[in-house]
Parts: sequence; C-alpha cells; structure tokens
Amino acid sequence: MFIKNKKWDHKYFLNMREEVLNSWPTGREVDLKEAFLYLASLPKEKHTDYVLKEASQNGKTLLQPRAGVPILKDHIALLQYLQDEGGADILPTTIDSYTRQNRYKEAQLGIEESLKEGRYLLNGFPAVNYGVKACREIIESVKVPVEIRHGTPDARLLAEITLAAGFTSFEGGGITYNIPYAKDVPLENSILYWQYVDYLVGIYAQEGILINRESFGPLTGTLVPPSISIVIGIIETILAAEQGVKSFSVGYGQCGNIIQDVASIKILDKLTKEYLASFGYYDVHLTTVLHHWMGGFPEDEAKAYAVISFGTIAGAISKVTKIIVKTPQEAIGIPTKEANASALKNTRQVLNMLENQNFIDEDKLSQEEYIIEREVRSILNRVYEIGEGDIAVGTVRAFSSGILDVPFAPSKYTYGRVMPVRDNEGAVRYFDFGNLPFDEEIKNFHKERLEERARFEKREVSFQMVLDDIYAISKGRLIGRPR
Ligand code: 8ZB
Repeated sequence: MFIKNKKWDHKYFLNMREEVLNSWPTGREVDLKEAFLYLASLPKEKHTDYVLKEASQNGKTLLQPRAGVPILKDHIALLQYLQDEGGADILPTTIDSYTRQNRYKEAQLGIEESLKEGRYLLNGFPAVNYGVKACREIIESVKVPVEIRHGTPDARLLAEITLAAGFTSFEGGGITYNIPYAKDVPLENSILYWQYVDYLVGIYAQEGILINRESFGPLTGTLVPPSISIVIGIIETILAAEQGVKSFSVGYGQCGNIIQDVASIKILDKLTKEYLASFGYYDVHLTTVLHHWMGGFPEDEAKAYAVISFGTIAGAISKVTKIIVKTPQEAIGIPTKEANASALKNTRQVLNMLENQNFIDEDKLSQEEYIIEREVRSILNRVYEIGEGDIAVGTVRAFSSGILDVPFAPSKYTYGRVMPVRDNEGAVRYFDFGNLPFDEEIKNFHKERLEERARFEKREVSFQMVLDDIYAISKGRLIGRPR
C-alpha cells in the first residue's frame, strides 16, 4: 500500500506540485507567496474560519446555499443576489461536472458555447479554466466568505487555483468525494490526492492563513445510517489534521427523524473532537454542518418547504454551526436564484423561531446517542486495528472488506453489502449489516426496531420496505408504509 497517515515530506509535495501546476495553463498563475499576501489582505469577514468561529462562540447557525453558473459575471450576480436577498452567511461556488473529472478542455468548450448560445451548457462554475485572476473578481464582489463545493476525486489543481484566488473554504475528502461520485477511482488514489489538498492547506496555515476544510457527510444521500457518515467524517478530519489543516467541518445529511438527527449531530461533534485529541491533534477548530435532506424531494414546492423546514428544526436544536440549504425546486434540478433565496429565508425564519426552544425527549435522545456512539466506536476501533495503527491503511482495508461500507455507492471500491431501512418512527436503521463489526447488543437493537415496524405494518421486514423508504419523502411521507 502506498498511502500512510503521515505528514508528507515537503520535497515529495513540491515534486508532485510541478506536475499538478503544469497540467493546465492556468496552473502557472499560482504564486504561493503572492497568494499569502492576497489572502492576508482580505477583511476578516471574508475568511470562513473567522465567520465559523464567531458563529460557534455565539451559538448561531449559519446558512449557505448551493450555486454555480458557467459565466463569470452571471455567477457574481447570482452570488450577490443570494447574499443580499437570501441573507446567505457563507456563499458557495459549485463546480461543474467536467471540472470535477479534470476534463478542462470540455469545460472550456462549455464556457464558449454557453456564451455563444446564451444559455448554460455547464452545471456549475469551471474555476480551473477561469484561473486565479478571474476567480478573484468573485471574492472581491461579495462581502462574505466563499467556499468551493464540488465532488472531485482529484481536486489538486482546483485547490491550488481557488485557494490562491481567495476562496477560504474547500469541500471534499479522499473518501467522501470518491465513493459517492466515482466508479473506478481506487480509494488509495483519492486519499493521496486529498492529502495533497490538505498539505497545501497546511502550508497556508503555517503562514497564519486558516483555510477551512469540509467533509461531505451525506455521502450517497440515500438513507445513509448516521454511524457510517460519522465514522467517515472522523477519518477525514484525522487525515486532514495530520497534513496540517487547522479548521475543519464535519457534515451530516438530514435523515428525517428529529431525535436521530439531533443525536447524530451531537455525537458527530463530540466524537470527532474526542478522536482528534486522542490522536494528538489539539489545535484544530472543529465545526458541524447539516445538509437538508439529500434524497428524493416532492415536486410540489409547498411539500418541499416542509421537508426543508423539518431539517432546520434538527439543526436549530442541535445548534449545528452551518446548514447547507435545499430549495423548493430540488425535484426539478438546479434552482432559480429566487427559489434559492426563498429557501434561505424559510430556513432563517425557522431558526429564529426556535431560538432557545427545546422540546426533545431527553431519554429518547440519550438512548439514540448511546447506540450511535457504540456503533461509531465499534467501526473506528476496528479500522484502526486492521490498519495496524494507521488510519489511512485501515480505511482502505476496511472498505475492501466491508468493515466500512456505504449504501448505494457507485464505487467498486466498496463492499456494497450494507442496506438501510427506516424503523417505525422513521429513524434510519440497518436492514443488512453487511460486514460491519457490530456486536449482538447493537444488532439486536436494530432487529427489534425493525420488528416493531413489521408488526405495525403487518408485513415482513423485506427489501420491499427499503424500496418504499427510498421513495417515501418524494411521495409525501417519511416512512414507506404499504398503501
Ligand atoms: C450532491 C449535491 C447535489 C445538490 C445541487 C443539486 C442538488 C448542483 C448546482 C446545484 C445550484 C448548481 N446543485 N449543482 N445547485 N447550482 N450549479 O447540489 O440541485 O441539490
């Protein structure tokens, strides 16, 4: 195995960097010394880590939309609208699919054809093609920090260009931007590419410039059991910390049972901090992120708002640091700027109304926290063991043997046996544990919960239940009950 969870040798980084910066012309625009000065000259309000710190200290929840169009001036106007009209606290720049696959020639054609035809032929903003200088126009046109959001197994060049341009947060990770996004990129490769990104962020940190890194918690967005998402978030945090990252956000996708969602965010925060410390990383600023429901949405906009608001409730009660907001047009595709801003306002209203309210049954909450925590520890401790003390080695081995698994993932580098289903209260449980290293207490807990639902619905626990659950929310329910 060629990867290890070990801080890179600087010469090794510099050698690879030559190759990365020479792989597309705009790579040569990157000048690190000049970039340090540029980032240091930005007002603190444009630094994601500063804004996150202010929010977590004041118990405030920040809002961030998704947005990206291929024409620079349109992209700037879109972000300004989401900032001024929607009240976004952190802005995004969502990258197009060609760039995510390092297909910069096709992205270039996409820009040119979009200009010619007067409509967008790319599904996001191709930042590599625009290069450092053009990207800085974005940063200079808005008042809040901007994060790069994408889905790229190999984001080395994208990171070089956008960090130098003044984007102060960068989403992704070797696991979360591979397993749900690619079919045949070996996990070892993507972990290596992301160590490069984290090492680069570490170089900025040495200059006093804290770039925030964010893991993509929702994974496949399809009934991912909380413990799987949490384990992977913790691993990506540790891999990043080893390379020198000092500001990290772990994420979680709304599942729909409020108690489970609140418990998950609390355990995500608590255990990530605990494992960071136990691995000896004491100076990483950690924050949490909630993604509104990532599965299928109802087409009806009023119903979609209900799904969104429901997620916001869990975010408010768990005091999550940031919410990534879905829109009423999710079922249709990329939202209009108006729909996007409306969703931000809807989310803000729910958050404001829930300030200091808490109506969660503490017994149920601690029972849920207890089981999630036990599951996370079971998996993580086993990953560490089979990695013989190296979490990167353990991760690769765990994915090939099913000790770690992600449901419905396209990647052939997952075992692909684990299967989720909802219980009678809509919490996501395990229908098939695959090879996850759970003891009888954990397994029985899930079995009992599923039997309770089976009795209520007067049918067997079966794969049909799983299918019904996958479509339930888009059809107006949480649980896929028989008709
Ligand atoms: C994995 C993330 C999927 C979500 C949204 C999708 C979906 C993708 C853009 C976008 C606004 C874009 N998304 N690309 N939203 N502008 N360019 O990410 O709709 O909700």
